[in-house]
Amino acid sequence: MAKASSKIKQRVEQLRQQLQEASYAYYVLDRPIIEDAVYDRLYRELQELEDQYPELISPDSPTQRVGEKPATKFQTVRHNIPLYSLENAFNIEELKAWEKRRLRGIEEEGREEKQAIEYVCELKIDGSALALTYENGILTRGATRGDGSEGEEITQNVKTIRSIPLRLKTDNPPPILEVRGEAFLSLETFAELNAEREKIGEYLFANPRNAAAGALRQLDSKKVAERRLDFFAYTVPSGEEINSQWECLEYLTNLGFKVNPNRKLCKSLEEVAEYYDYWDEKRKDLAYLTDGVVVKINSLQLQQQLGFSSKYPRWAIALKYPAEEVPTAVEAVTVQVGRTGALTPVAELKPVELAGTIVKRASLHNSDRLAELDLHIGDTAIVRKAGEIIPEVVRILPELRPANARRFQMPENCPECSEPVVRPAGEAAVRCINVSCPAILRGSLSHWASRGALDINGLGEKLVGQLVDRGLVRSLADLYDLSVEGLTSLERIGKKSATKLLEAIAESKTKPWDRVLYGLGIRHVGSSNAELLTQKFPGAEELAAAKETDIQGVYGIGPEIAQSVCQWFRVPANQRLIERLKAAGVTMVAPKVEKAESDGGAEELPLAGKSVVITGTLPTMTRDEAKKLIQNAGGRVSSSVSSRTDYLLVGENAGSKLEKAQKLGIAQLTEEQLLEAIG
Ligand code: 0OX
Repeated sequence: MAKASSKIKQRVEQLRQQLQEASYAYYVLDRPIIEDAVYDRLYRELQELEDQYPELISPDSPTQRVGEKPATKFQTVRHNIPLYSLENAFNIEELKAWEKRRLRGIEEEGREEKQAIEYVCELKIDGSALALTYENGILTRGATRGDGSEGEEITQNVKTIRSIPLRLKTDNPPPILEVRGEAFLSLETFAELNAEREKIGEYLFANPRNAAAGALRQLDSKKVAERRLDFFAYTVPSGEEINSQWECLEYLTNLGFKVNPNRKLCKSLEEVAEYYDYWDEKRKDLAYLTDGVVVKINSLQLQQQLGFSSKYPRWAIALKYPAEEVPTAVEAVTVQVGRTGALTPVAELKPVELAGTIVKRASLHNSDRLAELDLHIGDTAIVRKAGEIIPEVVRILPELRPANARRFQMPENCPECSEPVVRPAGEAAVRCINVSCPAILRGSLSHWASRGALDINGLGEKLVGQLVDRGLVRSLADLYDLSVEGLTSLERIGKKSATKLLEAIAESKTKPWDRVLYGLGIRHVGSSNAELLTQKFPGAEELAAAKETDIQGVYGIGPEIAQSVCQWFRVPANQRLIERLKAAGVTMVAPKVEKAESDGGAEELPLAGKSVVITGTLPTMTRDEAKKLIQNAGGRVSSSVSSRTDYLLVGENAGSKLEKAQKLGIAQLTEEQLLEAIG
């Protein structure tokens, strides 16, 4: 095959440039500069040249937006900086309360000069978050948000999104840049997509968000391209010389990204409220769905100071629009039994579209609420959906009640195990208290196996159901006695998947004590509380022996939680469960538990009483791993640098925290030095 002459190389480069500019004008600026036919001609010419000279193909060529072959599976990727979700506020009062908390946070950090705080308002796009990596200006990786810490690598699919540049519009790109934003489907594309699907007898997508998320996880990028996804960029999580969110949006615009133009820099919460009210009306004219406003503190320095809570950035909040309400018929009422034994009545509805989704069921919460609603089967109910929250019945319309409507009564026996139910004093919930109730067991097993707990891959709801129904598992501890023979006796489980599942169950024994505690499903002990409790009580024995007052002494743990933990450990069946889990080898102690013998407690640990702030990307550890190490060594990890910080643990691409620490003369540690210091 002939080698490409420099003239051909030049032509190829020129074609790419022209096509890229045309694409940018069409998909990002929405201002076409050439006819479709001209675009097609230039594209074909480039394609022919690349066919003839394959060595000229480059990953950022416009011909590379759709992959040749479908992928067989997606790789899991770790996000160096997690993709946090947003705290919600549902009205201006809640926004003001959030601001108050934030200001307090800033003042505690010793902010001297009290200048007005600026906020950036962005429309909240109801799509799917993506993290894009550019190396030397070329798109090299696209990943889904996943659980925030780990997502899926979907680079080839991301490349099909025309408004995402394959090459940044700059002559001087940074060596590495991560860009985050929201992939979404316009309402028009969504309607067209569903119309096409209806024609070919495919099931319809309930809303644009589901259609977008589903598209991104298709293995065949040709099919993804057909979904015509779009993308708004909204942040660069680290490493750039940017001082504010407003500048960040400008920066992204200059790099060739589509950035939502309906943004506003506000100097007060009053201005934020004006923006919110304005778009509540105007959003009905937009080409895409938006369910609220994202309010972000503009200054990146303030953002760094505020840092993150375990779930959310403290410097941003989603101010949601009020939930839409629609009427629909209640066709039946069913009762679900949760893992705590609580019976929840659920209205089975005539399907209805609500806030962009099809709603078929709505929670009726508990028997008190049911009585308050005076709900009859056959009634017309007003149903509401707020954001991600499960739809609920707001009220019923008695004037529309048909003559044959029947009042629904909560059952006196558990619908799962037929044992009588009880209603504990002072509680609205009716509960099944049969420890062997299959519904409670199923719920407990699913919780035990869930990601945040013991993370047992392959132990999904279906399998849990089979294990319980067939009597193979009667307690969490029975999981650790399962055998290949037992598992293969179940429907649709082969030897290979049985072995894999047993491996995953064995692996779960190594999960740390705080996740085990969370996995036990004690009421009020979520993952954050479990972490707090295990820091103070580094083993199941200590926690089981602790008095309510000791537990309440843990910072962040209130009386209700303390009581619930104590009660749980007092139940003989639970004590037996702990013994059996321990005997099976499940981790019931924190790694540094031996320290108790030295009797000095935290004082003798290498970082006892020290406050450490982590910045940048560490060479081998994730931030969570570093945090655990520091805590095990007696230290505290804070999110922002202040005069009270003892050490700054510095990784690559450290930003303004490093600058601040230098100004304050705070000692710096590398990961290696940290490991050395804590032995
Ligand atoms: C959106 C949207 C989502 C970055 C830091 C906190 C959340 N759906 O439109 N997230 C963010 O910001 C992230 N901004 C948005 N505009």
